[in-house]
Amino acid sequence: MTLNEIIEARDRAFQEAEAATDAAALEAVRVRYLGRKGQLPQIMACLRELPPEQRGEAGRLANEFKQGLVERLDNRKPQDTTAAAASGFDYTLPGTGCKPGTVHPVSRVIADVIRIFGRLGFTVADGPDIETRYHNFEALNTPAHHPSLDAKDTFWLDGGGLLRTQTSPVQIRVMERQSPPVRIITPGRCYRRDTTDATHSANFHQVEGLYVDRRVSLADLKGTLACFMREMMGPSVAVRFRPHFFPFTEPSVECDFSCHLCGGSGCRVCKHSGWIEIAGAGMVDPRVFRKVGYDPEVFSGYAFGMGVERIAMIQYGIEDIRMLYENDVRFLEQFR
Ligand code: 2NM
Repeated sequence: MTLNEIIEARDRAFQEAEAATDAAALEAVRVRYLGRKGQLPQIMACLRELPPEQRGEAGRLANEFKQGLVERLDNRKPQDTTAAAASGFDYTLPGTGCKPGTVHPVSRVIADVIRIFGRLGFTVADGPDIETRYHNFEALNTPAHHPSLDAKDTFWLDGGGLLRTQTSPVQIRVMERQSPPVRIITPGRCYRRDTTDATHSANFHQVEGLYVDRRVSLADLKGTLACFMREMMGPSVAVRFRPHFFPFTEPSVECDFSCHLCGGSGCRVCKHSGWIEIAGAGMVDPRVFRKVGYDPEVFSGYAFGMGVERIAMIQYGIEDIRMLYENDVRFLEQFR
């Protein structure tokens, strides 16, 4: 290795760097001279073997070669003229990632209820959020003087329509167009002029169920609801029924399940009673059947209704219903 050979190699390398026409050619030049097995490392390795009086000059030449080539290759790099480059944004940074979303607890409860009742033979029916006075109240045997018709409880619309206060009008509509057997659940939004607090919202969700056939009994209702509760809340829950009143069912009941948190001994969630109220239900009133053209002497049926938010709050220990509507990601992402 002579000084002249180093100079020749340098000139050749500089020339090749100028002549390269694309990124691949530039890279080939870099590998040929600067790569681990390229010419420059070889030259560096030979320096030691030169006579001492030539070593200084050769070292200087080799360094000049290296720096000159790096500079030329850098200058030939394709220039990024995009707006991103002009803004100084470093588009080579790794992305921040994107977490998948989660199913909202209200949607999750509705899906669970549909799945459980689906296995019991129930199909899903839906209907309009804007209802008539007839479908929301009259057909459900709710008399005109009933407090739930009051303007302070129901959102009445111009023209006499209203925002449905329950999903039972959907069941009226199904019975109007279909004869028994009917076995449906009706999940959906409901609207009541309630003042919002930790357990009330003017817009909430219900799932109601309806089963009409010959010889349907209160025992069928109890068995079906008990089966549902065990699927929803766990196999060890007990279920009890208390007498109640609804205009559209006779007899009517309220349904409680044994508190899963304290096992019945009493806690804050069950208000120290050991029981949590979960649904209202009953045998469909003959007056309702006559409204939709069913003969109450031939057919009987049960119906039930429950609040979706209430179930979600009980299942997930949510203390304030408003958490379900704020869509705070820190809240929602806990339901993975
Ligand atoms: C409830 C409680 C009890 C109900 C009744 C009907 C219909 F249309 F068959 F008359 N649908 N839903 C019902 C009965 C709803 O919710 C607490």
